[in-house]
Amino acid sequence: PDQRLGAAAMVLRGFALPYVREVMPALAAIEAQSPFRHMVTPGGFTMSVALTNCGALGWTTDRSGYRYTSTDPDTGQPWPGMPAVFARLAREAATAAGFDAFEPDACLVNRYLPGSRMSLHQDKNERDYDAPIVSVSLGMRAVFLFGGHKRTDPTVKVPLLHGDVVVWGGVDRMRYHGVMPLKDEPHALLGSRRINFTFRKAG
Ligand code: MD3
Ligand code: FE
Repeated sequence: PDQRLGAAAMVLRGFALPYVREVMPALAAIEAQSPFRHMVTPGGFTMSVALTNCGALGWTTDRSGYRYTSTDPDTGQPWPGMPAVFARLAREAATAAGFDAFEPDACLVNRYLPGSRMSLHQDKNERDYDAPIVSVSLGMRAVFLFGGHKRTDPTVKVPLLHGDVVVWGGVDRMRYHGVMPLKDEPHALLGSRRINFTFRKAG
């Protein structure tokens, strides 16, 4: 069943399933234009998660910091456009969670392979903290860590399965969060991968 994680955060179980058939070819086109790559954090660590973006703005990191850019630093070209089915999925999920008229300008696409993880962090590079964030999980299951407003606050573990969508906003927007190292439990459609789309209003 759908699950409330906080006052303004909820899991919509299986919400993305009806969109998957249209989303996968759109993802293939994005990958062909702006391939997945491993970026380096300001601290000098190479991320175990590989990423790409679509939409007007894309999230990037290098030794000089985290930021949103309108072009892909690897290709020098604009990020691939946001496919209509992505925008529709994000808007309809936001509406289902009580956030009206969500129009994301950025979609970060994270690719996890077995062993990939994301350490606890806050998302604070966006201009508008009032807009929600919509996160779509496809492929292998992951254990999501949902913390508090301090890095040392206790975390709750939330399994995220193929098709699950999480919507975060309001008072839960700045919570620490992360993803435990993925186990290799191949998925019927995606194999040994997990894809996460994170829709944001960044500009
Ligand atoms: C909770 N990605 O890219 S998305 C990220 O599964 C990121 O790839 C994770 O965290 C992933 O920054 C989780 C879910 C998410 C996104 C933003 C949040 C959870 C959040 C902001 C506040 C609280
Ligand atoms: Fe995050």
